[in-house]
Parts: sequence; C-alpha cells; structure tokens
Amino acid sequence: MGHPQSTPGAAAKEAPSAWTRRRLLGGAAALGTGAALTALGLRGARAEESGHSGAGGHGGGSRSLPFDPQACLRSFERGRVIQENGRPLRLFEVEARSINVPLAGDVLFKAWTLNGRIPGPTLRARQGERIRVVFRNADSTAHSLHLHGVHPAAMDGIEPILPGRTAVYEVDLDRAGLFPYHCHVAPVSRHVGKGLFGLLVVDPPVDRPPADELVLVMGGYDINNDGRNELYAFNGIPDAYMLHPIQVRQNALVRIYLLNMTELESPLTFHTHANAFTVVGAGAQEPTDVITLGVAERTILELRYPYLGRYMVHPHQDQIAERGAMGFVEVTPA
Ligand SMILES: [Cu+2]
Repeated sequence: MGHPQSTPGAAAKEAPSAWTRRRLLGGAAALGTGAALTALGLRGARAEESGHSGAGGHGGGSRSLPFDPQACLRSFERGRVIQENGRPLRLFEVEARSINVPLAGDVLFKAWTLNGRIPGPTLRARQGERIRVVFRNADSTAHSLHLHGVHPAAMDGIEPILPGRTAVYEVDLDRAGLFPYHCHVAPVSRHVGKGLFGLLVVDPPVDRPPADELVLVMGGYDINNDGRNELYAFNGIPDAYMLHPIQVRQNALVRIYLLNMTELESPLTFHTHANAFTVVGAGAQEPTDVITLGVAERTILELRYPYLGRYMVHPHQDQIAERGAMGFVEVTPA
C-alpha cells in the first residue's frame, strides 16, 4: 500500500471572520477565495507557481476552465478490454502534462495534470481483472504513477519516468474498493499538490445497487510555493460546486466516492449539511454527517436527500472550506 507523505502539517493561516459573514449573507455568491487571496496578499502576486490570467471573476464563474468539474463528478474511465494470453486485460492510458488552471481571481496556476484534469481520470474496473496502465510523461519534469493496492514492487510506480518516456504498470485487482493513484517523485507533496492524483474504483463481482454516483476528491494548492496551501478544492477547481451546485434528485440514492488528497495538512473532515450518510463497508453503523480522512484515505458514502433545496458539503475545517473546498448539493424534484 502507499505511504502518505510525512510532510509536517502547516497550520492554515488566520482568515478574517468577515469571509464567513459575507459568505452567509451573500448566500451562494462566491466571495470566499477572491477575498482570501486579497487577505493573504496573493491577489495579483506573481509567484513561482502562479501568474496573472487576466480572467475576471471568482470560483469558476467567468473563467474559461481547461476541464469541466461537472464532468469530473460523474465520468468514469473504463478503458478498453483486450484479450491477451487467453485472459482479458483492461487497458488505460494516462498522460502527465502541464496546463495553466485559473484557480481564483487572477491566479493562474501552472498545474501538473493527468489527462488534462484534476483529479486525473477516475479509472474503473472490476475485482478479479488485470489492468494495464500505460503512463506517458508528456511533461518537462520527471513523474510516475504509483497505484495503491497489493502488487509486486516492480509495479509500484516509485521510479521517476523521464520527460517523453512511457511506463507500463500492470496489476491484478484482487479486492473491490477505492484505490488512489498519484505521482511518487520527490518531493511528493509538491507533485501531488500540483495535481498529479486520481482514483481507481474497483467494483465488486456483483454490482452495488444502482445509484447516482459522484466522485469527490479533496485537494489543496500551495500557489506561492511556501509549503502551505492557500487554496483548496473539490475536483480541482476552488468553489466550482458552489457556483454550479451538484444536481441530485429528491430521495435518489446518492453514492459518493470520496478521496482526500490534500497534502501539507492534518486530516480533513467531510461534512454534509442537513443530512446524514452511511459509510459503505463499515458494518452496522449509525448514519453520521462528518467523517475524517487523512491524506490518501478514501471512503464510499451513501445518502438520500429527502428535502428539496440547496445543501452545503465541505470540510468542517471551516478555514479550508472558506478557501475553496466548498460545494452545494441542489436537490430537485424526482
Ligand atoms: Cu510528479
């Protein structure tokens, strides 16, 4: 299994309480990250990791995004199945490359991405299958793809793959569940923090009950390279689901594949407003509305929204929610 970075946790900087009040007064208005950047003196700052995008607006509203966070929510990459040596093999292709991502205000972040998005593609396979991941490094920095799971050392993805080179990782999926993948080139906290992570969903032999399935990956951005995160996000773009809420149907079963890939922090929580979820696979357990995940920890949550309306989801480390890790679920009639 993988080994989360042991980078010392950095306490998040103090946030003016005005953000919270403004956010509450402003409803869904995305005041958070823009105000946060101003308060941190980062607005308009050209640090090593960021520059001016010239794009206005906050939280994805008027930005031209290089990938669609709404697509990241519900898109699963099932690869292509071929027959090899008399058995099926599921093939995936993953490419590392740099892209500029407008994160908030005028912060344009040079991110390292997998298939041009953050998180990388949500790979999906079934227990008992063998998968082959062809990893091409189209970036100018060495990267790798380290997949959590049980496999031989040669498939562990800790060797740097040089720019322009390709590596092939092949593993047998003996267990169902969620398995993070991420670059493992040092400093890992930096390579992960710039966007090189994603999730493999391994379905059990018999499918789980039908549900509206959502992928939520929590991450953080150290945009001025000071060893601390200034911005956070679900699925790559700060505040994306605050401006464009996650649409679900009243009373529908919602299944959330949740992963925390936020480096440079203590464990984060995930909190659902006005509702409670059950943790799939955790045995008999009372529904709850907060769960704690360290870096690379993941879980499957299930819940239904009985009432119409908009409901927040966010880490209950509120200073982190106020810097981009905030979303709404909007419940509409079935
Ligand atoms: Cu890397």
